[in-house]
Amino acid sequence: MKLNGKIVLVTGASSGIGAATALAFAAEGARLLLAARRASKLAEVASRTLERGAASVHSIDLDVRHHHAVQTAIDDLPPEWAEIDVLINNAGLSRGLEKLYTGKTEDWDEMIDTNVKGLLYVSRAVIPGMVVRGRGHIVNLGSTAGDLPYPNGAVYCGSKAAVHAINDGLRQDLLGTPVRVTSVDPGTVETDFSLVRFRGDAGRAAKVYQGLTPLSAEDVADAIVWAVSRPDHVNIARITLTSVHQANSLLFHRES
Ligand code: NDP
Ligand code: 8X3
Repeated sequence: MKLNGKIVLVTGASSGIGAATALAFAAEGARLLLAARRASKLAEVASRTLERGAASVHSIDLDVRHHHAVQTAIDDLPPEWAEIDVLINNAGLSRGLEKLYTGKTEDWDEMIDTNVKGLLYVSRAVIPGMVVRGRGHIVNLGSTAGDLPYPNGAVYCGSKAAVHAINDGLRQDLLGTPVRVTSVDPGTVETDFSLVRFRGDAGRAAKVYQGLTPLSAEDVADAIVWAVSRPDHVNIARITLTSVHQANSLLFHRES
């Protein structure tokens, strides 16, 4: 797929991997539909995408957890933005790092509502149009955490295992259409992810990346753009990437 002029919807575009992905597609001359809850952060990313070469940009204030809001936001897009070519289901988060049997049910709800149900709601709103138009590509952000759960992370890891199952099921449901489905599964990436997980505890968040070189958001964006830019008949089912300091979701090499 040539990316110049394609409409790319990125959820969770206000930060981290989503923002880097928007910028990477901008450099290819794509048209960017940016979605997230923090409008001021989205506005910053929007202006950077234009500097980077985006053909145009349109931002949507969107909480993916609300089914009707998601459907309405997609249904109400201006006609010139309605024909989405690429959907990057990136919005997601983790809350807490705690044994399941002492975990907070409100944290579970937030993770499952965002990472699983939010991804489903956006997919349900966008994919029918792709099928009708006979073109499209969905990229879902999974994680190495979805392959191998780590202690105190059962619910987050479970939400990412669900993304893998949904990704593989969706690819089967779309068989016979030209619409492609890819899961991009990074290991540890230095973003606001840990700050959000630990509710703003910067010291605790920094320890996650201490003594190792993590992936950058740009590394992940690069993999996403690569998958989407393969020839139309090639479906990259899944990309797993980690830094050389990580073997899987449990095993890290730290210099100090
Ligand atoms: P960040 O915290 O930097 O970004 C998360 C993004 O998700 C933000 O833009 C946030 O926007 C958005 N978001 C969260 N909740 C909602 C919601 N309810 N509705 C809409 N948008 C929402 O983290 P990352 O960039 O690291 O995370 C992006 C994705 O990558 C997530 O799915 C994460 O699970 C996955 N991932 C991250 C890894 C890592 O180590 N960082 C590794 C593997 C996968 P806003 O708050 O403005 O709504
Ligand atoms: C997010 C990264 O380190 O929690 O999927 O596995 S990690």
